[in-house]
Amino acid sequence: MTGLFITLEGPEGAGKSTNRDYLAERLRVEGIEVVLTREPGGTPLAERIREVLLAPGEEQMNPDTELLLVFAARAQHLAEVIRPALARGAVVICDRFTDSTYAYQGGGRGLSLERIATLETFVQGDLRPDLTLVFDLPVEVGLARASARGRLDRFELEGQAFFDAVRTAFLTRAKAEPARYYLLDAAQPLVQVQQAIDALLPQLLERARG
Ligand code: Z5A
Repeated sequence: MTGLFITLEGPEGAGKSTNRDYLAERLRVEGIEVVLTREPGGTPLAERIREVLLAPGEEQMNPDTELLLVFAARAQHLAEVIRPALARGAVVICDRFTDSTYAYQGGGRGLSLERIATLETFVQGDLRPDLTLVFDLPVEVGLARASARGRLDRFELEGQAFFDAVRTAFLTRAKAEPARYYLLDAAQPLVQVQQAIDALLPQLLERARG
């Protein structure tokens, strides 16, 4: 039995965590087993790598180091959480996955997309999300929401050009593969974003029940 792998993507403050919980609850009330997780992180070891990735430090992190850490955390997460859950038929909802690597390390840092694709295949084999919700919103709206929470992490300290490139990368990927991506206007009031998610539920339930 194979489960369903759903990822939530988009810039900071787009509402991924809020809507991840919402979607999980909508599926659980229908009796579906849902595993909620996030990247970077999702296991104790991967969460330690997350801390290294997010903490601003006195030493500037080399972009290749950043890329390898992201995939190191992902390898652990896949082995310990994602693959076992999918193997028993669960729905896995993951807050960020490899589309974030293409957007942040590819778009934002300017690393080669071919190199990212090579690591993607090395770490994931042929595993790709079945569905990716992309929460899109203007950079300044997302940053205002993120800053309202207080202290900024190492990525949130980047400038406008970095976040513009991140947003463009998400949109480019969503347009290139419309069958896998579902684009949401995350600048709308939350209730409208959740109505758009509700519209997906019948097909999700059908796919989750196999
Ligand atoms: N990263 C990477 O570089 N490469 C990779 O491969 C991966 C990740 C996987 C951590 O991610 C960092 O890791 C990330 C990229 C990098 N960069 N940063 N920063 P994260 O997911 O932990 O960080 P985040 O994107 O900044 O999370 P976030 O700010 O919590 O955003 P969110 O989950 O999308 O939003 P939220 O927490 O649900 O909502 C934020 C606030 O807005 C909150 O107060 C909500 O109540 C509010 N909100 C949500 N929706 C709405 C609407 N529709 N209207 C009004 N207010 C709303």
